[in-house]
Amino acid sequence: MKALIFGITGQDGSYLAELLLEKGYQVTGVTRRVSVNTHCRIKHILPKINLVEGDITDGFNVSKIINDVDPDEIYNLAAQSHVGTSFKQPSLTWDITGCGVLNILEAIRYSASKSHIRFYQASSSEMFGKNFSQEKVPSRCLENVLGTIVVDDPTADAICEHKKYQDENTPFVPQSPYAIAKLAAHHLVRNYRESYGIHGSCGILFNHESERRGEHFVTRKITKWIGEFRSWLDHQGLEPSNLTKSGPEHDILFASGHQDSFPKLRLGNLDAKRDWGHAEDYVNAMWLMLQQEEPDDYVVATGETYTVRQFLDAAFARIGVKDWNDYVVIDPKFYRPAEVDYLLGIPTKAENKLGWERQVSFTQLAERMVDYDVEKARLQRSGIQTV
Ligand code: NDP
Ligand code: GDR
Repeated sequence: MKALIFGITGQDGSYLAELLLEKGYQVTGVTRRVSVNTHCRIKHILPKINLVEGDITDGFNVSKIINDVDPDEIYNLAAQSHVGTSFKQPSLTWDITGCGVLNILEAIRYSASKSHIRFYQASSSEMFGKNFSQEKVPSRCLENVLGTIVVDDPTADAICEHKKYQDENTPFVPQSPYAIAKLAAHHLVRNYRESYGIHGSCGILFNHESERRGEHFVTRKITKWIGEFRSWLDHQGLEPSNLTKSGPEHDILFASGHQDSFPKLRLGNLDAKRDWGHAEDYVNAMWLMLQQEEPDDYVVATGETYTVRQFLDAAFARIGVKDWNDYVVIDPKFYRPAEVDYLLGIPTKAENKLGWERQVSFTQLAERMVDYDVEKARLQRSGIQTV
């Protein structure tokens, strides 16, 4: 079997390539010509994959690649994927994240291999925007942000609360240029499926992170900072308790008697809730979708939601810090013109039809990322370069 991956150099592309190699696929990845090397996430598998130069905004190039490779499965993971950046570069985001998908669909439509190609499109929970579905549940079995809590009160049966969630039936109300481009692409896949019989499936994936997550997404930004902070403390022979207490008006951390200081972690909205899983689990869902006889769309999520604050709790706890408030500065620069406040996906369809299940819990995710970044920072301080 031959697979073609657009976006192979990204977080998901690297995990998906590994998974497909394990399954015996011939893997070809499309990479852009850029002035710096972007192969760091795939360098360990470079001898086993083919790379071709391309860009999904160039329709002729996309068409030629698909004809040359003649793949059985095409995975489109390429995107300008940062929501915050999409407010600053909406036109570029539209061209890549929206129109790029049209280029792939058109290439498949006119390909001689159309009937045997299966196509995966990386749709996103951002397409739901501010919207959610809700159902009444008895308050004694309420879902709170930490999971299901049981209220030990027999009279509580009478009280009902609303559980908020998103699934395949929740209407989309996108809140950013990124989400609007993703939604256009999502509808294009459905339209090409119905109009031209293309075997195209969309995974409506909720946030998934990993040790390979881009450093500007909030989880990795946090764990990378923690890694560098821990390494700085070790280098100075300090523990967090040695640091001078400084209020939110101060930008730096310091210890009396030490000249060196360390910049605080600057973040935006800490109250947004996200449904966070591990990318390794999510690429498996992508592959499972393309093994189905009929193309379809699936929500892939954990069914749990946590605030950015709770991610900070879990991540700092890994280095023994209970109260991180002295280390974080709120910077309005990282607020978005429009925010998605609440995401909690229900993956029942993916679980029942694909047999998909996630393996990595929220706490394990945070711990794995922190452990990786602590070790990475330690090696870098010792002069050893890592990925
Ligand atoms: P990344 O940002 O890590 O990777 C994006 C990839 O797209 C990179 O390989 C990048 O290449 C490539 N790319 C960008 N622009 C172009 C272009 N014009 N032509 C060809 N390739 C291009 O994203 P993730 O791996 O996290 O996500 C994968 C996909 O899933 C994306 O489409 C994202 O929007 C979507 N998604 C992600 C979720 C998540 O939580 N991670 C959740 C839901 C959806 P380069 O290395 O050259 O920049
Ligand atoms: P998101 O991920 O926008 O959900 O998109 P991101 O990690 O960027 O933001 C999550 C939440 O954290 C808040 N936040 C910050 N975000 C960033 N990046 N930097 C900060 O300093 C910061 N402070 C607070 C954000 O406001 C937001 O509420 C990701 C991407 O992978 C998309 O491509 C994908 O489609 C969706 O997940 C599902």
